[in-house]
Amino acid sequence: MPKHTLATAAATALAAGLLTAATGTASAADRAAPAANGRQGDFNGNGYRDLAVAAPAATVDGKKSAGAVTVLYGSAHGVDASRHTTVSQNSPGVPGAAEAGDLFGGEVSLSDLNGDKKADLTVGAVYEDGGNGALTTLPSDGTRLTTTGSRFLSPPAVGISTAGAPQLGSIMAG
Ligand SMILES: [Ca+2]
Ligand SMILES: [Ca+2]
Ligand SMILES: [Ca+2]
Repeated sequence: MPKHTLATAAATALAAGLLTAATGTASAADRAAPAANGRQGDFNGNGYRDLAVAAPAATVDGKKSAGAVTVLYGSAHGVDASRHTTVSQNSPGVPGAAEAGDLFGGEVSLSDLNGDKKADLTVGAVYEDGGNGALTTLPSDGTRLTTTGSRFLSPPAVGISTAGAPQLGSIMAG
């Protein structure tokens, strides 16, 4: 068998393997196990984990790189793209204002901050106020994102100097 044929055969076999693997992954997603408890990224408390995805360079009301964040909801069939909630700093009730270069969504986290077994959304606006950065927390009311009880934290609010550009919210864990 010529070398190139061997290579083609190997590539075909590899592609078949990848396809099989991809199919297996999709099937697993379809059978997505409900979260063991509501705290592990389950925003609306229906037992399926949800996703927070960010577009920190999104233009918002003409402000370049102001940023936006979308919550996508999980279901028995994986992510339900027809249901989502998108917020920016210009969304009604969200603290602050969308400004060019904020990078709202430079980092995001879904974790239960108030112990009600519904995940809450925390968003870093990495270049808020010229690189100071800021954190915004938005709770879940059980079924959707709400601004009631939201918080806006700048570096001084958590004991961090604004000397230089601390970029609060650029990395999160939890
Ligand atoms: Ca959910
Ligand atoms: Ca801002
Ligand atoms: Ca919560």
